[in-house]
Amino acid sequence: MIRRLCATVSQKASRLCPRVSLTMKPQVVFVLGGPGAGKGTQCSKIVEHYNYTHLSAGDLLREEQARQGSECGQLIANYIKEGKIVPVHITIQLLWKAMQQTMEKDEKMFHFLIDGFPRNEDNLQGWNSTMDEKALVKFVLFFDCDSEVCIGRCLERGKSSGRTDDNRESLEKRIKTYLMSTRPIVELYEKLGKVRSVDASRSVEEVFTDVKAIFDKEG
Ligand code: UP5
Ligand code: MG
Repeated sequence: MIRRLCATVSQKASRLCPRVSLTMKPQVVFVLGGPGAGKGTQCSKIVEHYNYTHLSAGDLLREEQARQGSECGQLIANYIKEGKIVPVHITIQLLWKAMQQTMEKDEKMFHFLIDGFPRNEDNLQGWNSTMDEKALVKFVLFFDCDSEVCIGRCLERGKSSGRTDDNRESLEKRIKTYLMSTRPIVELYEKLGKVRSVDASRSVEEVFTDVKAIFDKEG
């Protein structure tokens, strides 16, 4: 059922967003870390200093959830509230569409920060089978942050964010999913020598100093 619904979304999206012949192969940095580790905050700063486009998988899913007429909206809402990971074909569809739109507007914008993806084995397999030939993964930027610090930041943000998952119950599920499903993906990339790790428990500026050093070297 889910697959059928999302195949329809996929067909519609590809009609809206026809394949373009891309001059440059998109270059991707995956940005991973626990909920509240500062992925979004640091991505915004990277975009200010380097020629990257920030695509948050979570933001794209929240937009799709809120889009009138979305066949996947309710499914996405349920997954997010429960801290579960949305089936990969939905997420990749949204990411690829956003990448293509960015490059259609400006062909020089082929560097992407993909924030909060891949989060589990299903995500990784989905990426490898559909995107491996379309995009190059340069490295994984990993924000290493203690779970309690992460929870504290999200609870603080939850006072005004309006996010349905910034509450203690959802956060405990998000952290569990992160530890069980996402950390192993980081470890897998570590074995390939592709992880650039930053201690994310410090202040925004201190974290960004380390991030800058990484992008100055290989961004
Ligand atoms: N803050 C940030 N840095 C700070 C610092 N150094 N010191 C002090 N405070 C700091 O930051 C969080 C809060 O902390 C903010 O208030 C910030 O000011 C402060 P933020 O930069 O937003 O952290 P981030 O890591 O982006 O946290 P976020 O909550 O967005 O991470 P999640 O990974 O949990 O959320 P995401 O939006 O990526 O995903 C949400 C859900 O979508 C998932 O749980 C899942 O259900 C679903 N999802 C999928 O299913 N698949 C995907 O591929 C992606 C998402
Ligand atoms: Mg975020």
